[in-house]
Amino acid sequence: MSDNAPTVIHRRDYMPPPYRIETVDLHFDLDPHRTVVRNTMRIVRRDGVPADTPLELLGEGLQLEAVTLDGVAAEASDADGRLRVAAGRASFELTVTTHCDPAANSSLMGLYVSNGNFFTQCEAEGFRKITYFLDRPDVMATYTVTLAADKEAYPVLLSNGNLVESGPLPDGRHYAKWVDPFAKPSYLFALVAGKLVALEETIQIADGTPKLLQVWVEPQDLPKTRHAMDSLIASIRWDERRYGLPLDLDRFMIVAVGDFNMGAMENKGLNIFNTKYVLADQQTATDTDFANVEAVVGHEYFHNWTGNRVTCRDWFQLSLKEGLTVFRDQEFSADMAAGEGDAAQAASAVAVKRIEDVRMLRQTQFAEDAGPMAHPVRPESYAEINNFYTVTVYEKGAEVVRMYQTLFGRDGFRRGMDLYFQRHDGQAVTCDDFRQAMADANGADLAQFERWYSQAGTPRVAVETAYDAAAGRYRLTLRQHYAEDRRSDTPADPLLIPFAVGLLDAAGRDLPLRLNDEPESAAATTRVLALTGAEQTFEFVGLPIDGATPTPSLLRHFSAPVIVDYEYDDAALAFLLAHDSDAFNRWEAGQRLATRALLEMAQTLSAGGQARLSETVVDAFGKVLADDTLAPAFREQALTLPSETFLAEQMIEADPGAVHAARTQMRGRLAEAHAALWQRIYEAHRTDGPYRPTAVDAGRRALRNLALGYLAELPDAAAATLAETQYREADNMTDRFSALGALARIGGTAAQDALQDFYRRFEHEPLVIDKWFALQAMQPDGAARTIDTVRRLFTHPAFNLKNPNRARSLIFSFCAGNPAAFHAADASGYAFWAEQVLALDALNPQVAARLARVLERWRKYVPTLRDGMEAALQRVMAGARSRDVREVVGKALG
Ligand code: 0A1
Ligand code: ZN
Repeated sequence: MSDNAPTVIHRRDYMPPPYRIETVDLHFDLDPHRTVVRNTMRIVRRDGVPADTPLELLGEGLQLEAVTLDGVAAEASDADGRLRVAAGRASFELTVTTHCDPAANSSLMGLYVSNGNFFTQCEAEGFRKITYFLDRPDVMATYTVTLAADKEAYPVLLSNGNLVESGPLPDGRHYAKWVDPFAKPSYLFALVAGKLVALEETIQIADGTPKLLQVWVEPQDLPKTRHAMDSLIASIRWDERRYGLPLDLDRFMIVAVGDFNMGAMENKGLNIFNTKYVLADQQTATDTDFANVEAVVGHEYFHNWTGNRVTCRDWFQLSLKEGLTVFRDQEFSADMAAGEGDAAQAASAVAVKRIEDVRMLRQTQFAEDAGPMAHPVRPESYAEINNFYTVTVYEKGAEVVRMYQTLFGRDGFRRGMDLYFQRHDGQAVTCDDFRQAMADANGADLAQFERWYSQAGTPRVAVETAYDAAAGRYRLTLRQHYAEDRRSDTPADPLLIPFAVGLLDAAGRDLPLRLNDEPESAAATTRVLALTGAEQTFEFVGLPIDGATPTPSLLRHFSAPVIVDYEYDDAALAFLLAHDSDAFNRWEAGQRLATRALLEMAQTLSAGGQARLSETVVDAFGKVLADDTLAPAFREQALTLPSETFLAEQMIEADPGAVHAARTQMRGRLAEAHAALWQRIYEAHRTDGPYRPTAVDAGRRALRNLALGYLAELPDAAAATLAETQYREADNMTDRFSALGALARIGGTAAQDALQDFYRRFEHEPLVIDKWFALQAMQPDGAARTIDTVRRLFTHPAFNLKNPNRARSLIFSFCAGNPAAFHAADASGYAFWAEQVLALDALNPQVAARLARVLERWRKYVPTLRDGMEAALQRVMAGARSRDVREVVGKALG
């Protein structure tokens, strides 16, 4: 491969296609080594396009057999992944016959074989690996698909839409014919063939029509499908209730596959899922796994309207479907968790979901936005679109959608959604179209809001406060800006930021808030201020005269994806942690307190000093620990310290070793200072009755296992005994795996025995063996260095680099999930990383590029680590062949 920079595609160059493809009739003769695809298309030249414009269809790795135009063999040239046909007519039927080799396809894009069965993955540009096509999302066609295959090896034959015909063929073969009545882009095409079985259920939707639901898996996995089915039914009900959006096909299928690059895929009527997000039972899946299945099933189902019925005009608009659908799945999960208890429990469950989402956004998206891959929610350019399935497009995109709801309320947001579907059902559209629907439905001007789509980087809002006790007035000055070292040349103009605030009085109660030009009736305890200028002052009036200075609660419920700069002192944070009525901000106060303490400790340790944890922090955490009025799930979040990755990102020069040492010291101190409380929490939070993966029970287990983790920090043998007993007696994976984690941290022979036992118990459960690899890869260096364990596990018979879940469980867990060990001073982690990126590059560029991104922030680290990282990046740049990896590493070094 040459060193030439890959071709960059720009958003501004968008042109509609010269031809439309209206119908597609696909015929597959499935064979693992030579699958023949006959593709008959009805094609129409668009109005105004000159008659001599050649038709150019895209293809990749295809062997061309024949081309016919209106039934007659046609002239076609096939070069550089393009099939050129001089059609010369305004409307015609083109048949292209090709063959490909699915068994040799390790990229898992296009048509491939996994464990003997056939699957496809077409988003974003995989359809061109199946047949020549105008493989772009603004070409929408209706599809008829006939699958023919050996009946014994492939008894089940599935594609999008409805099954219209099936039957035997000569030579032990059979066929099935599927018709999808909805026009769709090629990226939503799918087929599945093989030895699979289904859990089935027929439900009635609101209008009374019956719908057949199926979850297809390998036979041994059938007992693990109930939760996915329940999640699907719940998703269907939720979308009808919340948005009035019904299931539009007679049947809806989910299929699980063990080899998959991502989480899942929303192919029309035939969603294909990574097994990790379908299979779940008490013995093998944790509470988090159960929650993830529910969220991903919801996500893919919700795409049926936001993505499929209305799709993207081009891939720059990816967040149109992804940001919106992530927002929808977040709301769905929150409602599902809230549905279980009383009003207080519901509010707490909603806050916990928000906390989890924001934790992840800040740890990953804020870092992405500050690094060399920073891009706006709607990117301006890309070399490889697969590299733009990012946390910015997904999670920041979801925050942008959430802000519409924050600005207009749930009803206003619903009006915008209704108008969006009224205008655009069946179309391929842009982020601007969505924003316009929101604006028009709410009579609002959202011109400034466009900047959220076009500006990269995380905005910062600096806050200044002034209290005039004698007048009962409180002034809040907000200034927005981007960090000086923002690594993006997109504009940096002021954004419309919905900034939710509250004020607490000295007793911790919310004060009613009224702006100085408002009537008294307008007072509410949380106000969403619309910050539009670079600097703006808001004044609250009518506060008690001569009261104590109120404490501000800023950016409640994380009302915008920004960083708030405000000089809270430790006492104010401890006060908010104890009293804020906004549960999100209660958690936030604790995190700020812990973050500041941890960063000071890390700084001291980094400079070779001795660190001490402030007693204010120890006490504040002790109060949360002792507060039995708080929901267990919330308490668990409040007592979980910020991650090492997040902390390292907050340093001017990241020092993962110092961060790890500081965090370990703080955990130790909190364990020791509150040992009796941890013990009490552990005892008080057993879950009675049969295992249920509900948010309430999961919260109890989470808190109890957090307590076990803290107890395991103590230098006595009691925790080891607790953990061993819990490991042995657990009736579910959450408790068993947490106990294993605690034992592994304590180390010694008990840990070794438990790890061995765990492997033997679950040897035939691939998703559990993934956990087993991951747990070991994420251990801090101890008696053995983790890099040595990882290299040893790499040669384990159960390790398989070609399986993305397995590769992630060992390699990504070490490189991305174990910063202190990975960033060892001798660069041993970096050498391992470079080897693995290059090995994966030859097999599966998409997965390789994800791993490559681990080192993109190399300039952020302490100088002693930078050289090793740069050398490893250079090594990968010299050896990588894929556009995917070259784009990532090129930007990192650039
Ligand atoms: N649209 C899917 C994500 C997805 C993207 C690319 C894939 O290629 C391997 C697979 C899935 C979603 O948002 O769930
Ligand atoms: Zn999606």
